[in-house]
Amino acid sequence: MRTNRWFGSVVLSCVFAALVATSPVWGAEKAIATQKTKDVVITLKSESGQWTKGKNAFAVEFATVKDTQPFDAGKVTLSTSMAMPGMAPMITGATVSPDKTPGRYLGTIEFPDLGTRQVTVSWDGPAGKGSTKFSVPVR
Ligand SMILES: [Cu+2]
Repeated sequence: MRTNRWFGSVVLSCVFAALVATSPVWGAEKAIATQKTKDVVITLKSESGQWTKGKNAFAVEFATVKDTQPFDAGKVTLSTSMAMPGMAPMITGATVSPDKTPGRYLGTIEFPDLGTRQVTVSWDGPAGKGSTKFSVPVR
């Protein structure tokens, strides 16, 4: 039946469009946090736009405040700390390495529990070195 076939292809393309819209592979990254220092804007990103309990893949991007251009931040480290009542703060570090795009770094981090993390990002490269702190919830 012609009509059914037409209807079937409409349904299929709707399903495909929905898959494209929701798939992390094709979806754009969302900002988890943006932190501005005197001369650097740092954006922490991921597919979901948030950190969750367990393993998380993320990106960190460095741009200048002056002209919002990405720049090579050199060696980048990221660590997180969570204040735990009556205990030593819980420290979790991430492995961060440069991506193909200058100023962009990729990392993974694993959180054993929920709660707000104090994040420290440090960089040391040809354009200078610095460090900044901001907080990110693990949901
Ligand atoms: Cu904790």
